[in-house]
Amino acid sequence: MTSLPFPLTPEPDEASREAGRLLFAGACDFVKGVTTMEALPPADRIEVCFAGRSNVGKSSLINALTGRKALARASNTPGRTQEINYFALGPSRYLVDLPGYGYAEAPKPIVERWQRLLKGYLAGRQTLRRAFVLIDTRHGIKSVDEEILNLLDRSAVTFQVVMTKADKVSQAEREAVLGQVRGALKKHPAAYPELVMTSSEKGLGIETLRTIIATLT
Ligand SMILES: Nc1nc2c(ncn2[C@@H]2O[C@H](COP(=O)(O)OP(=O)(O)OP(=O)(O)O)[C@@H](O)[C@H]2O)c(=O)[nH]1
Ligand SMILES: [Mg+2]
Repeated sequence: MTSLPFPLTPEPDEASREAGRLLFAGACDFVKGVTTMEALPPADRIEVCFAGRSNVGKSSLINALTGRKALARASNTPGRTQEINYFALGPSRYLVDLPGYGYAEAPKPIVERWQRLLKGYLAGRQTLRRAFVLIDTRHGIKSVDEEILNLLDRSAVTFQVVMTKADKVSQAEREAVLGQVRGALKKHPAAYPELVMTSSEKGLGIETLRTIIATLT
């Protein structure tokens, strides 16, 4: 079998799946919403963040992972998450929901303030173990995504692409967009060499992502 570059993460084995299940069956509580770097909680545990264009499905994915429908706000209005939102997952992990990028409709000074915060966070958080960069399965990687991927390369933050809203496209479209994504990722040294295909709506890829988060060290 030829192995494609950037294959999908294989289905987890039983033991890893159990680790993911256990972690996410435990407590997950909102800690705080942050609007300045100074207000970040103490860097005392591993964290993973969810980055992506406005409306790509970051908050919905956190809700699906934690099995709580409205833990992270999800809405139809792009640009809804305007702060860096911290959730404590058990005693040893933070899940971090980020404001979306690439949203042009909000007032310019406000957008610029979020973007500065987002970039400061992505480039400067020592305990950030992995950035999940969400890409809409209908659209693939766009130039606004490239900006963030370049920043992650420069900051040496490992990022893993998570395809979202897979339920909205056919299998053939999924494959075509995956091809585009794989091509784009070749240029990014900080890219983790596996992708995850998800649908928060249908639960696709959620166990896999739970396992990934649970087994990070
Ligand atoms: N069909 C489908 N819709 C989804 C999925 N994930 C998210 N959505 C919808 O996409 C819209 C945006 O979702 P959010 O989770 O709020 O997106 P976000 O990335 O947090 O957006 P911002 O906070 O504005 O950056 C909502 O209407 C969700 O219901 C999915 O897997 N399938
Ligand atoms: Mg959001």
